[in-house]
Amino acid sequence: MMKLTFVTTNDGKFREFSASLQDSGVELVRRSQEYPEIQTDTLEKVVRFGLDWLREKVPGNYVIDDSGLFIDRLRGFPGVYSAYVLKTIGLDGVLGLMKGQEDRAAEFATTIGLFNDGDVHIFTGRCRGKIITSPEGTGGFGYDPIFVPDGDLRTFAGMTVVEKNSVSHRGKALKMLNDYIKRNAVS
Ligand code: ITT
Repeated sequence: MMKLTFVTTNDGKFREFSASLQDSGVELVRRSQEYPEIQTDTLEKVVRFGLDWLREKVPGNYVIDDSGLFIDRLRGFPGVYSAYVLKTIGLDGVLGLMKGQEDRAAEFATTIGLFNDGDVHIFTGRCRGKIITSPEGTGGFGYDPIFVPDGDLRTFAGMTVVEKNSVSHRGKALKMLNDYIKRNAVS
């Protein structure tokens, strides 16, 4: 089976990638390594820099995932700073910033970068939804307990991995990666 290395320190991301790529014919191998995340305005720039930095360090072909939660009323914050914000002020801090706000619309986005035999490919998925007022659900990871995708009543933390993948930002980006793998040999 063809091997693809997923460079991530995040267990939740790896679970969702594994579920989505299960029948793709690719064996996903995890490498828990950090890479520099440059301070910039888009996920794509972060991913392009990360892919390039990892080039000499990771053998074979590999993927990385940079994601963020963009809250409309906060003009896209925490966005590219989502990991830092979760570590510092946490879910309670974000809910505090949203206290009393009527407009609770937000968007999750994932950009997946694939390095395949010297070529770089970028896949981006988005999911719109709402920030609720207090955490709900025990599954998922990160911001999942406070985000309800449009068209559902449950938070991502109230869904199984398969259910979340069927509607989420990452699930959509993974579908594009799956389609690419189907059309091209990744080894
Ligand atoms: P890597 O090693 O893959 O970089 P990370 O956790 O640092 O892992 P990011 O830089 O993409 O990943 O951080 C984005 C932050 O948003 C981080 O705190 C995640 O936990 C959170 N996050 C990413 N995807 C999410 C999702 O689908 N649901 C909830 N939270 C998510």
